[in-house]
Amino acid sequence: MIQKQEIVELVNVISNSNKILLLTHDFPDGDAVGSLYSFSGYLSSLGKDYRFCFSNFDEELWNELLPVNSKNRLKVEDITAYGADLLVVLDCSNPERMGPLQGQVSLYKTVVNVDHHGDNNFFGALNIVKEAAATGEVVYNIYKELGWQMDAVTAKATMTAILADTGRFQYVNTHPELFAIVAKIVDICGMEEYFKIVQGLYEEVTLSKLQLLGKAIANVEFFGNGVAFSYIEDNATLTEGLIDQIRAIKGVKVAVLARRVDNMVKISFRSKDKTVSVRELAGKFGGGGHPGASGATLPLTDLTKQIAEIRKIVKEYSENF
Ligand SMILES: [Mn+2]
Repeated sequence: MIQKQEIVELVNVISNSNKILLLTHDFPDGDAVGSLYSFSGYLSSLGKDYRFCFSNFDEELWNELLPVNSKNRLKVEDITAYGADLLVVLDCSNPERMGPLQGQVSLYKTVVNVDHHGDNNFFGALNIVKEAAATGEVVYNIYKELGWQMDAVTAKATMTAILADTGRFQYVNTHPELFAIVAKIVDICGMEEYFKIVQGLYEEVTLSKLQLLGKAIANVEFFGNGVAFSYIEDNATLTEGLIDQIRAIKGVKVAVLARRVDNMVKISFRSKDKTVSVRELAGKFGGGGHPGASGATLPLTDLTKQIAEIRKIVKEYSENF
């Protein structure tokens, strides 16, 4: 539940600010992009001056699915010149998850942290961090407390955040209230937009992404007790959602996918079983996230050796699982 005091403080910091910068985590997913666009819709309704910036943003996907006013988008190199007096970070458990933008957090006197990650380290001056399926759900509840009525564009962005982080209501973080929330959102933005989002997220997969999936599937290895491990050796930036296909394999409780992304090795962890958390496993690699979905990033040194090492740790984990 959002506390009255949190709403009072939020309203306060916003009304005392002239220029607001919105940021989210590196490689923003549907919840990151959706909740950020949603909150920018709220700021817009107040007539506030705001900008946002992304790092490692999937232009093709999001510019088509959620076209927003791009005049409010800043390039990384233009952030300083904008001179914001308030930073709002959405869907990000700690500054390290912001990749190239992580240095931003310490530059602002007032930072608002709006999130739903259980391992959030409360890096803001105001932290609205709630147990929720998506940051989209948290912002929805903020508006409810504020008594603010979303417009259609904001509603669509909020719905995208919720659909993306619940895998359109299939992950274990889905709860009954979300159906009611999305029903209310559809009243505002229309069912046509619902189908656009679901199809855009799940039924418009590019061929190159499916080919990467082919490689990931070919490399799947099963360890005891339902742990599936796979990797992609190609430099694969846009791999969002691929792990869900491994997770969907019959008998799999935990799925792990390692792949190269430029000069990093990224590892994703998913659990299909509500009683099994993958956050601790991600923690072995310096990562974190949610019980059902976590991630870790390592600097790239020797990919073959690193994959072998990750495989070894996952195999050991599966033996005590
Ligand atoms: Mn999220």
